[in-house]
Amino acid sequence: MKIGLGLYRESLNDDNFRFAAQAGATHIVAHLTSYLSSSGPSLSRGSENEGWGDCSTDELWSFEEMSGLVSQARSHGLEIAALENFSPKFWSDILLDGPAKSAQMDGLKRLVRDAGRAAIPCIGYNFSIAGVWGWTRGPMSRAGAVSVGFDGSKVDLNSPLPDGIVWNMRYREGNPHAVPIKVTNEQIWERLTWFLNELVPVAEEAGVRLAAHPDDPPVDAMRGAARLVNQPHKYNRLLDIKDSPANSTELCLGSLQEMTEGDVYQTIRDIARRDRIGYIHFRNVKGKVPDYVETFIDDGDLDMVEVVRILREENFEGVMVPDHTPELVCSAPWHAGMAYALGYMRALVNTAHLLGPSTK
Ligand SMILES: [Mn+2]
Repeated sequence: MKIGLGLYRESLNDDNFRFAAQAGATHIVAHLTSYLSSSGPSLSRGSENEGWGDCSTDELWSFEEMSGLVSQARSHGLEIAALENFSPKFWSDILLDGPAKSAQMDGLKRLVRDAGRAAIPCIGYNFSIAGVWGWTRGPMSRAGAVSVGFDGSKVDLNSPLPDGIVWNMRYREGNPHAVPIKVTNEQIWERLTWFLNELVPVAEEAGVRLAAHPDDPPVDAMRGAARLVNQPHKYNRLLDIKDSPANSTELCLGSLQEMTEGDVYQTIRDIARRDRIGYIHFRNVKGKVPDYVETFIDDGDLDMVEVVRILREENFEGVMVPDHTPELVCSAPWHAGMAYALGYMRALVNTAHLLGPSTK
């Protein structure tokens, strides 16, 4: 098992690469989409209704950009484990089944081929229309650490998605007269199937794994659109669409634990045994849908020692990153939260051989 750190676009700089290496990480998961209008790494992300930011002028990431990132990371002794999330601009019509979907797919194929040439082995994606929405943020974690949570009684899940927004970002100007979108469960799975059938063969050839993040929050539907992987068994459905290592998971332990059905430990074991883990979001949480709070990794409902035992038993050799984590009160809240998580993860991984067999 290897330890990595996820970095947002604004944080992809030499200081943070050094920070990651100093904290014992060997890998970086890089976000190339600029989600925020502000520049600091944080859990607070713009307006919930208008989206986090505007990606309408985003251009497909080039080979040079990706290969430059790999070189910059290597200059600090780090490897890029994955890119996380396509810009919504790249695949808005693939998610929404719009007229540009074939042209956008051509773009994604080029991007995946270029990522492979640049030695980026994995791309994480979140096949979701409403995206990450409905969180509240506040001093909800241990001793008042600032974290995010979800309280279904305080969120109007039916509030329509503003036109021109998909997956939390504005990808084009909105039409005030547009009819709010409605996407059924059947439709979202059809769209995912088309996406995988088109892109997985290209990814396979390019030596790139596509890795699906589950829905966050994992409710049934949100803002007019059905959710996709909102129960653990739906990960199997996704993996069965294309039987290929290039069709993998961005295994988010926190999102799995938030789900109302299934056995998280068995799910982790099954997916690890199938060798379909692109990388892991090592995150913990208290509660489940419709009411949960993100916690420090040692303070939630999921037994992280047990998770590491299972991963070791299934010979998982890949990368895990902290995902989001509560912030610590100090002058560098995000960095302190990440350093805490990385130290804890490193201790677990370095002593995994002493942890004994899994009890699940
Ligand atoms: Mn996650």
